Amino acid sequence: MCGIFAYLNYNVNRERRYILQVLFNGLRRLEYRGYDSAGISIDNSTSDPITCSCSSSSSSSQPLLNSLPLSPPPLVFRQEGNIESLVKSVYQEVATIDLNLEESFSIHAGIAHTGGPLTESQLHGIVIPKHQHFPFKANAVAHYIWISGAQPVTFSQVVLEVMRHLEGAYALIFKSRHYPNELIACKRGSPLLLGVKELNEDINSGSAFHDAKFLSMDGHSKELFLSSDANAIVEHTKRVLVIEDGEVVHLKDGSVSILKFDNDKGRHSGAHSRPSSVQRALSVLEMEVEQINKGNYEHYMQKEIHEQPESLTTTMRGRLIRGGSCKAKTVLLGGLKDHLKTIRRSRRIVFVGCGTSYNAALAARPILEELSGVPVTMEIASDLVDRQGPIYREDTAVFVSQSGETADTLLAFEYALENGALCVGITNTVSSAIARHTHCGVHINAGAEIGVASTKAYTSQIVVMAMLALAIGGDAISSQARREAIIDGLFDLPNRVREVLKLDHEMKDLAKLLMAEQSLLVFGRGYNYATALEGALKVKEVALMHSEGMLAGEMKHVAYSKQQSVIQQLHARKGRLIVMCSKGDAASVSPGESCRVIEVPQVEDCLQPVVNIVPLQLLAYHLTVLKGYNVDQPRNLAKSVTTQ
Ligand code: UD2
Repeated sequence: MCGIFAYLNYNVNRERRYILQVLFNGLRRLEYRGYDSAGISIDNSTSDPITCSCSSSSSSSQPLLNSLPLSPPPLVFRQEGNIESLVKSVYQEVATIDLNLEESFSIHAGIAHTGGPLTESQLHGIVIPKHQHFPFKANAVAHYIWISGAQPVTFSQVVLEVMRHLEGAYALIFKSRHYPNELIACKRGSPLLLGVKELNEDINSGSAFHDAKFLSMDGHSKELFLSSDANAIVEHTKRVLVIEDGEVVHLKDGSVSILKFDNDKGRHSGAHSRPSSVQRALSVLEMEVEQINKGNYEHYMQKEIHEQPESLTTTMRGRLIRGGSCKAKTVLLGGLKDHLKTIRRSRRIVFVGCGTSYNAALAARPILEELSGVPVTMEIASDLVDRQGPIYREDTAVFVSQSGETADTLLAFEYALENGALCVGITNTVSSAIARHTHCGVHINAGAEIGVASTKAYTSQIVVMAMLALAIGGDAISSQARREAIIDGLFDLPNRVREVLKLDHEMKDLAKLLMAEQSLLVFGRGYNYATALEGALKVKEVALMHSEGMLAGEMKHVAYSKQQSVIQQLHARKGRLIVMCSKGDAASVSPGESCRVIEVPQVEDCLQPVVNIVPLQLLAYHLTVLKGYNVDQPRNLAKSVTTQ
């Protein structure tokens, strides 16, 4: 539930005011990851006398590394509340201590974090005694370390030593007064990226980029960014290095070096094992700055609901083939084509996900079963791991995660991998842990999703899984007509979603009616059982209203008449009903005048969940805004849960 960011300028003059702005903007991009507290650290004035005292917040009275030069203690600002509270308090404090915002640094390293409520260790830093076993859980936080002892050691040695004792998932950035203008980053389980921006050269735009150049101490002006999230980096540079588990990335004198223990991610290596240096290539972020701006919308959630016609189009781009007159309509999923045979032969397909991703898999399950003939089971990631449920070599396990970094899903993935299953990923994030480590998979290509409540990723996930069903179904003659109808339906889907988005005003009116209600029950069956669960989840997550999704009966191919009888029964029991039905069905399903009817376009049954969720997303959005809650930063909820 945290985000971290760091900015290092090398051989380029930057005023303290500018450095602060870069750090604050970085935090704003990460705010969706946690917003109960935030903090930054920058350097104090270089003209200050050098002292040996620890920051006043440290409880350590141990001697410091006395053989190393000491720079003045860095300035640390921490604040409960959101980023803007931090920004305000920093400028107030800066004025109080008369800090010169125009002071220029040709080299400077600043770090920042946003996350959950402040804990003791965040308030006081972590004090690391020498020769002591100190297992502690660390989330993605930016911390100081103080070390006692007299031996001069390099910054990376210190951090490697720290890592050997860390437990759980973490991503950390270190800054130390013992190692001025240096930064160290390391991670295990949680995501971390390094962004590299070369200045005064067309090296960023041209193709003549040589990794060796940035890895060496070449004296070239550059800016380096570390972040738990690509969102905070893309506005500065698209050249990134994805830091791997167990690696220690050291930024020093304009160079970047990577160290790693050879065995077991550096965790249990003996005191004498030596880390080796790693050479890695930069990759290019496939995302645009516009994707992380709100455009003309007031909130990210609103923007992302309304851009679904476009996000669905990009999800399907290049993957649906509508052949000529004699050619069949087919689906091509490049990431799976070499594995389809194995998947078809599997004994079972197991969908694994959490929250919205689980619901998307649930929506796609019937069509996958229908077209593949392979049994499909559903697993909530944490529950699979808790139960150590049976997973076999003959299974195909499909891991669905928007971020590709969901901690529980990753654990379930490791478990399935150990048990020999073919592991397939479905994720929105290229270079995420799921994307990199699964045997194969599909990127949903929905574009950056920033609203904490997932909307466009949900619909794109369903579409990818429907395409997965078509791809596995292959070219069986018996289901050819059905497959072609679904492919036609997919081509038409963005238009149908455009149509259903016109219900925006109607859903706002409905939200006004429901605002004072205590509870919203959402019923669905068949393909729309998932819609009921996901609609209720959205209302719970952002509007903070009790809501439950319920299966309106056991799954039937002919759901219509069964659903009608549920409606009649609820009506007879004086439930206040809102009926969502296909256009033209209103007269037959509505039990009376008092019942409100929302009509949605009818599409191929297995694609109906993509259309039907949209009014419920809009309802959750409007309910939240009308209640005066923050829709992009709902209380106690972070976008991707990267801790267990
Ligand atoms: C790839 C390119 C796309 C374009 C296209 C042209 C990438 C990321 N995509 O798209 O830009 O050039 O080819 O045909 O370069 N994968 C996993 N696990 C996951 C997700 C993906 O292993 O969770 C693998 C997948 O098996 C494949 C690769 O990542 O080897 C790219 O997957 P994709 O879905 O982006 O593939 P494709 O062919 O649609």
